Amino acid sequence: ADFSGMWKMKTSENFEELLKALGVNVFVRKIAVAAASRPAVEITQQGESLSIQTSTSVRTTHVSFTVGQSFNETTVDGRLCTSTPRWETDSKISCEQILQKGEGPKTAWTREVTNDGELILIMSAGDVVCTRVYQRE
Ligand code: R13
Repeated sequence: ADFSGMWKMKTSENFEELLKALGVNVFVRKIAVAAASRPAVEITQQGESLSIQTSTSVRTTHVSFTVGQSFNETTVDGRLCTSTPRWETDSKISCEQILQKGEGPKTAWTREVTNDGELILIMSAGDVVCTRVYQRE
């Protein structure tokens, strides 16, 4: 599948609960939730290699990886982790994260491009699941 494009978010469920499960305090959490309601996501893809830039007014992250190869990223609460992306189907990437230091709930994400051209991002922490749906701009 082709993940490339500029994406805008259509719906988000449980993002605040996700940060709460990760132990983010209420003050900072409210700031993060407000900012994360208007993200700009830009993905470029060449074969198995993806580059994903997620921009908000307070935090911008950029990851580049090849599916099948581990890479460093940060969890959504900003902790360094080792991520291992794999194809779950030919249109869905599933990525497990292992914290490089310390302990915390198990985190992971999946990104899937659906038949009707939406991008679905699922982020989880322990048993809390956050689902965010994007459409191409
Ligand atoms: C601020 C500092 C405190 C911590 C934090 C965490 C997340 C975010 C902001 C902050 C944001 C995340 C947005 C994620 C998106 C994901 C996606 C707790 C480190 C800077 C407040 C804004 C948009 O949709 O892919």
